[in-house]
Amino acid sequence: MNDSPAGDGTQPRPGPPRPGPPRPDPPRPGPPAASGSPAGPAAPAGRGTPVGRRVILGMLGLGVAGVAAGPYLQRAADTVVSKVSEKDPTGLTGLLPGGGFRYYSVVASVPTRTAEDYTLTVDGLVDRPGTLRLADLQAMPQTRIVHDVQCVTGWRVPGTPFEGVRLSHLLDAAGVRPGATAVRFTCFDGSYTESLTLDQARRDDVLVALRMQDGPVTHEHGGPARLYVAPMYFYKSAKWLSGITLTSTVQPGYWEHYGYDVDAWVGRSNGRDDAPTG
Ligand SMILES: Nc1nc2c(c(=O)[nH]1)N[C@H]1C(S)=C(S)[C@@H](COP(=O)(O)O)O[C@H]1N2
Ligand SMILES: [Mo]
Repeated sequence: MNDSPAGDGTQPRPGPPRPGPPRPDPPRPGPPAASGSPAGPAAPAGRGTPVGRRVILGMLGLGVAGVAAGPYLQRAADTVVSKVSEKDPTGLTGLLPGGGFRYYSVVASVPTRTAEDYTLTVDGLVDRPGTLRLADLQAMPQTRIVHDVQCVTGWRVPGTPFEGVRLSHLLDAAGVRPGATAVRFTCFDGSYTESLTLDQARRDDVLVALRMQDGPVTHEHGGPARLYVAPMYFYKSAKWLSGITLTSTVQPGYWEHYGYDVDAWVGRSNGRDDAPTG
């Protein structure tokens, strides 16, 4: 089956973003990491297409195999699942491991960080640059947000709780200097990046999340700390967050080099018309 990432010999390609193909008009983001390669965005699959029982049962088999083999295979299996679940009229894909989420990473493996060795650096155009440990973040005021998660490839997980420190709190603590207009996020996977304007970053519904689904953020979901940008497509919510840098201009993130919108409001960007999340 030619849409199986496990079957086409393609491996995720670590490294800095490379120039992508000519930007489609309007942008038609494909499944991130679906083939392990950002070079081949595909049009979103049509919704509402019937899926046969045999396909669903086949997917269930894949999902179980993925769990047994660990997160990397899990991601490959989930990629297949995500393509089908967009058009799954049965809702059965919601029963698969992962609770409706697909695990995405642009690199093949990500180091594990614990409370002992996790650090988050805040630097750039700030008066008080510094490095925070997990305990520092846990000691700050925590905010809980329950909101639908929406991936730009079509899947949605309703009513997902996230909890953590408001990004605005960290920005205030560091003292944003005049001249800063944007924030750049880096990750300890070594490759992924994201960005927000300063105004977006100061919103109440943007967190450095330490908890997700009422437990600590798991490694697969980007723990011990990930960004959570509630009103935007989930690609803005950088996993394995390790750096917050105040910058004078917006520096487009990893997927944004391949045509995804920097301003990624759900339903109002990326050529999509998803129902509002809430
Ligand atoms: N570091 C990192 N963060 C990332 C990604 C990634 O590949 N690497 N993928 C993004 C995309 S496209 C989505 S949909 C979500 C997926 O989050 P999940 O793996 O917890 O479901 O993470 C976002 N943040
Ligand atoms: Mo995504």
